[in-house]
Amino acid sequence: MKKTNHFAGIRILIAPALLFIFLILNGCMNTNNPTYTKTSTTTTGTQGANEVYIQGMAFSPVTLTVTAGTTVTWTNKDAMTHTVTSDSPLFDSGNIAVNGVYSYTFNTAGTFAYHCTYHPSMKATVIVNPYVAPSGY
Ligand SMILES: [Cu+2]
Repeated sequence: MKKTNHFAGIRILIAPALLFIFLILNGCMNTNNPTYTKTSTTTTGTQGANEVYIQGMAFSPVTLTVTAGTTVTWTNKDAMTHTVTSDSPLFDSGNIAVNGVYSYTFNTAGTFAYHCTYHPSMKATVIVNPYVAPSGY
């Protein structure tokens, strides 16, 4: 009776130890295997023409020029919350969370300065040119 219990106790210790060794060896073999592909959770999409990245406590591009009627999209690539808030009371995104997106359609020509309410150093501008119909219309 006592001998059986002792044997069971050793098995309980050995099983996780073997599993641990197996996982370490398996991990080493995977990194050396040329067919092993590391998957990434980072989005790899390219920045759109009318897209502003919020990255490194800055808007990029700092100045974006579009034609009236264009929808501009801001994407928060930072690890903290930001806002896209116009200096005039035209638009205000409210909080844009990490990986969050905000869009605004500029229907009127003009120069629109905006900032982040949390970080006063974050300033940028959208320049909206009037829409000109192509000749022939
Ligand atoms: Cu900010």
